[in-house]
Amino acid sequence: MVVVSQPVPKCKRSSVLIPVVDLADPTSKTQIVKACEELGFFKVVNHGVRPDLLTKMEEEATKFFALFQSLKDKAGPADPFGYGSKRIGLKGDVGCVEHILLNANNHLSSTKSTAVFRQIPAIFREAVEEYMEEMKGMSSKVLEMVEEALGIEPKEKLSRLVKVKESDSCFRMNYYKEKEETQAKEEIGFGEHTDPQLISVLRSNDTEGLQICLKDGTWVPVPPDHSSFFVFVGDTLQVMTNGRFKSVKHRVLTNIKRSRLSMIYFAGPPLAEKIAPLACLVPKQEDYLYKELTWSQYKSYGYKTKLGDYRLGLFEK
Ligand code: GA4
Repeated sequence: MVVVSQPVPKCKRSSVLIPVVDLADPTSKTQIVKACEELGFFKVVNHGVRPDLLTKMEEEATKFFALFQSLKDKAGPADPFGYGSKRIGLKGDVGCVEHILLNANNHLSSTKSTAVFRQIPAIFREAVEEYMEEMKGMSSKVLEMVEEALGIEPKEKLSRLVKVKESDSCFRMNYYKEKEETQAKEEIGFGEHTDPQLISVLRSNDTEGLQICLKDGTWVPVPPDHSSFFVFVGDTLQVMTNGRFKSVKHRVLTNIKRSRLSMIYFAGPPLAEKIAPLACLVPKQEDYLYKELTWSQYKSYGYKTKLGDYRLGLFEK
């Protein structure tokens, strides 16, 4: 099959100040809520993740993506887990990206994840395991701060979903290679979409490319910052907050001059978890904008959709 790259849609661009949240300051919780309501996106500083772990992850992932294609292919094709090149999901989406997708909990129960782990050296394997633990911790902390700020009951209603061993989180490493040709143009690396989970935590190298979409449809480039993390609100958190928090549409354009490497932890609930607006936030049932579905139902539906489709319609009453 010939994989054709997509043209970059022409969009208005503007710059906007990305909210910055100090994770070590408990009073930041009100800023988190404001950012989740207004943009569905914010930057995290003072996160406590060791810089040498970030450096190791970046070095080892760069080495992996530089391997011969035949070696990388031994960890693929992505089904959705494993190594993939250009193809995104199962419905024919493509982008100028190579990736590794791992199941973050019980990752070795997926054969493709095991194949990836066989292809990478122990030093990378250990770094990935440690990094996923850090990301689980950071996602639960962000959700705990949301719980406190919104007065969510019972305790740990949101954060428990990503802490328990059954949580269906995943971890993705995306590599957008620089272009060798001098005439190269910007292309779609990863097409526009919202993330289906509760929240996603992204860290990239110092290469630009990520853009978020504002409520008025304007695309805004996000200046890269390799010492910080970026948090996206996902569809599941939009449903649980009855639309108060917005899941943010985003995309990645390739950078001609420099390769971009990003790592994203998608914090998802257990497969059997029932997702619906939280009763403590919406006292009257008639005010619910969304009906109840299990995460498993929403996730399976997601795999039948194209990347850019509006999936939240399935939840709408
Ligand atoms: C988008 C967010 C994550 O990258 C992801 C993606 C998943 C995949 O690549 O397998 C999906 C996409 C994502 C949503 C719709 C479906 C599934 C590709 C696709 C077309 C891992 C996820 O969980 O949902």
